[in-house]
Amino acid sequence: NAMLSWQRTAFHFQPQRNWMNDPNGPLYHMGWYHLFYQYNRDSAVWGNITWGHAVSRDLIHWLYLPIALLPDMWYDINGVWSGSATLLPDGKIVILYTGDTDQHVQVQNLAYPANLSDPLLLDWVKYANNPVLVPPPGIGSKDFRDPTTAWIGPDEKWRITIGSKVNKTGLSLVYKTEDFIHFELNHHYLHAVPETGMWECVDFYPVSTHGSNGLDTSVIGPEVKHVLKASLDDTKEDHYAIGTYFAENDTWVPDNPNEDVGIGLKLDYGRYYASKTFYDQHKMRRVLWGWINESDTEIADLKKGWASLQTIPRTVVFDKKTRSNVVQWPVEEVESLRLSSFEFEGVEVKAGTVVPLDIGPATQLDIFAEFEMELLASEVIGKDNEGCGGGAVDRSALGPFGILAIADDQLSELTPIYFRVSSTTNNSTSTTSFCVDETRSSKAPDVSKLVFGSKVKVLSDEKLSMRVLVDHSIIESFAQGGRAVITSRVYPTEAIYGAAKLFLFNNATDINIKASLKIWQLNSAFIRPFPFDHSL
Ligand code: DQQ
Repeated sequence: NAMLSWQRTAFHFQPQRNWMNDPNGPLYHMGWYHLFYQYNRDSAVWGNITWGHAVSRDLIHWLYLPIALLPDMWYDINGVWSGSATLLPDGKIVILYTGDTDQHVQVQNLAYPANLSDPLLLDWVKYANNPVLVPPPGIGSKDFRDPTTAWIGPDEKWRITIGSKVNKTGLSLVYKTEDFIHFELNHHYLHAVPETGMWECVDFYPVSTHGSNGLDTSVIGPEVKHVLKASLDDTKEDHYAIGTYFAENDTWVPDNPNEDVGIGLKLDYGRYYASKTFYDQHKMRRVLWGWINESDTEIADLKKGWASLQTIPRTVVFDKKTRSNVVQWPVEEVESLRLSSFEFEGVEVKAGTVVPLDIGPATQLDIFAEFEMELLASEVIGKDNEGCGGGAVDRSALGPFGILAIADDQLSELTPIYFRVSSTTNNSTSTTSFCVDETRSSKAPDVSKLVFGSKVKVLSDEKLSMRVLVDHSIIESFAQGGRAVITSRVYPTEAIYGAAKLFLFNNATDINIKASLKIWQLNSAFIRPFPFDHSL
């Protein structure tokens, strides 16, 4: 349907057709990045889940490969659900995934490549005696899924963790194994948080508190902290916390109990779920994938014949400045898509005005913007704690201001990405919120349009800054070098192709803004079938 093709993106990964959800088992092998994903071959809605498979040399351009794992055994006949890959020291690769059995019980299964010398890892073998794990006593048969990548302990045994819940307490179980066939359940949970509900797609990995490289999953030591992430089934949000891992009993304790998993930080404050990292041994970095779900109706998805995308892969590191969060940043390979660039220095945006940025087409962009505030009175006090307000129309003394992306000339459709500073004087501290307002992003009916955002730390030596990747119907926004991230899924009807423009706006009442920007047009990525495969 040509009418709907503009909603497809140019450099975000998505299958050619039908439904996709969680990223699964990402890994790097013999020069290729592999991405697997929850995939329904038959329809643009969830169901009949398989592991779709694609490979890339650079995490940007992709080749679709044949399905890697099909639901064809009693132990996964109702779905080959999420799981992770582990690279073993002898070069072998194992995958553990959740199978939904013929009885609708969630079990863990083992699979491995048929031929390790095949860089494309086309063929996968399921272990003959699957499942390797069934729900243990006290754990519901529908609350036991999404095994992590394994890490190795001081006793040379591997550990994995699997999300679950008991009553409303979200938790993660730890198992030890030497062969990925026989497993022993720990007495302790890795961690548990009351009232957070089922933990899906748990991710657990070390980050370096001093270095700038990513760490392989088994690394422990004095300059290492551990990130624990859970995807909360109740709210469909990816929450994480930073803490300390105790290898002696496989437990993890958050640095700040008030910002524990599920009650503190989110990886992304927008439309984002079921994320997963892997250690990229080729570039010594930890790379994060996340699923961008649709916010239109299932009927619309069936009509357009496909649903959902993956984010641009992001590196994730410990924030050495705040020491209390991670920072995420698009992998450097995205810069290979850059075409012509535009620079704007100190553009003044007066209180209550909009300034167009003349850059030509504005559907595929990489935008860097820095903002300075000029107070219009000697003392200006913003209201406290108003966060994102009711959206970008909600004016206050010190915000909102920022950019309008995917906007038409009449401003009949627009998506503001903005800062809002809640109070400032010479002697008081201020709180800054970083937000995206989807409420005017589309004239289409039956599209959910929300205001997303969070507080973001701005250190005294920092300017307010954002980076924004625009890709037709996706806007990925990073504040303060990636300290806060918001992914938006928008469905413009007017602001499409050449009609999509970019503007600066300042809807604050008591400040003028000076904005400096560097903007690149981005090329499209090649995302297409591998030549021999005609089944897709
Ligand atoms: N999606 C998978 C599950 C996982 C959920 C099923 C998260 O394994 O818990 O498609 O989106």
